[in-house]
Amino acid sequence: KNHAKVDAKGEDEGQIYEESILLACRQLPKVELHAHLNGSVRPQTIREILEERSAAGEALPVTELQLKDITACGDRSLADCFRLFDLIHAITTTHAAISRIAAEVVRDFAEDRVVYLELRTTPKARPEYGMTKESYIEAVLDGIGLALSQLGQQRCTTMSTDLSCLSRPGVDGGASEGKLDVREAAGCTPGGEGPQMDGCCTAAPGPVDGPASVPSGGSAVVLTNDEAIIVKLLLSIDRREDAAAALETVQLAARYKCRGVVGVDLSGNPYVGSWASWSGALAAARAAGLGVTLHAGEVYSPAETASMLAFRPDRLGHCCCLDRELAETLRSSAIPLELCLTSNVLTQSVPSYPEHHFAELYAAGHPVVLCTDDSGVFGTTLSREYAIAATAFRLRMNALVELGRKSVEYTFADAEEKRRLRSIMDRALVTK
Ligand code: 6MZ
Repeated sequence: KNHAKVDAKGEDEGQIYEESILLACRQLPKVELHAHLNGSVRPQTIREILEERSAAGEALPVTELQLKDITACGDRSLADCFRLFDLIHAITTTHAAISRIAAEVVRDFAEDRVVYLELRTTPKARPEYGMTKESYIEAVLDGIGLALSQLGQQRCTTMSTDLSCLSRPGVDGGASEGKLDVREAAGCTPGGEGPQMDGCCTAAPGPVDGPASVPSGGSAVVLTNDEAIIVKLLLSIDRREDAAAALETVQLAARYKCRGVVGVDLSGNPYVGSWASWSGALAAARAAGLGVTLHAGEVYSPAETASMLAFRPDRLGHCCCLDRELAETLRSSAIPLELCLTSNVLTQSVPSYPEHHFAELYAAGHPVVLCTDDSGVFGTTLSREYAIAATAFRLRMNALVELGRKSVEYTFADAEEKRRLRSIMDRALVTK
């Protein structure tokens, strides 16, 4: 039974939402805070990359059947999802592929009237393709920059050719103390003099209390048009990684703050790894002024979820499988939650749309943000997620605009960017 299908009565049969609702949702300015790069790849791009590799005489890393599976966009268990990501990773191996995917993902979100996008990805080293974690990040940033220039929106200050802030030594040590000096990581002099790039040295080091006080460290672009998309990058720690690899990701995030990296995410197969491996690195990220968001409770894992809640990250993703006590702790924490309806229903983390915990949390006034998770793998868009929410939870258009407006407060954007985003949302509220 395909639980993804829900009609206006909240039943599992028939159309998910009316076309007119989807069209209205496409008109709304929206904020996307939970989108994995390689999960957002267009199925057609996967096919084209494989065709190019085949034309170049390479042996293909996937069979026809596996390709069909990747590009099918249907129900799949979480375990199947992670097998699928491994296949996608085996296909998207080159800098060119990564840049292309990043550019397409930005264009797709912009076309869906997303005005603020936080994209996330795990930096990957692939020596056989001459790829380091740094060059992987550069490829992602190149793709973002390309998309923004293609969208005719780019007046870039921070993606200048002066990369001197990245050429200084990175952060060393600090893992055990959970400390990391972001000024040094950004290549700034100990006295704080002479920022090499706009935004590089403006971030004050030290712990942060919540999203509102997270310094941006510079954005990827300065926009000429009020409605232009703002794109930021989060670096993900994959749960397969050990403490050293997790710390390396945090160090990279700190180094790349000057180019629009605003935070760190913990994601990956929830059946793998243990919290103790990453908590030190995540504390270092917080101390470096990076935003921290964690995938929590995607499967029932009460001890781990309790530790994650006790850590008090800036945001949490999913939180589908909580017992009563954890749900109560989450509520009283008021930690903003990134909720991905289609992803959770298709992977069977929740049984159906009407039963999704969005309904209860929204009704209780808990801060929630609608997100796509993996728009390519699950065949969705943010507008579609809004349309599903409108249908399953009977939300009116102004409630959806309000949802987007509140989402602005949970971003890792800087104060000026938030102000600009609020004014976009306010205009939508008046006119819809
Ligand atoms: C947990 C997920 C995920 O990083 O290669 N990822 N982690 N739960 C999910 N729910 C379905 N969806 C995606 O993008 C793909 C990676 O994102 C994480 C996984 O680690 C996956 O390998 P990047 O760009």
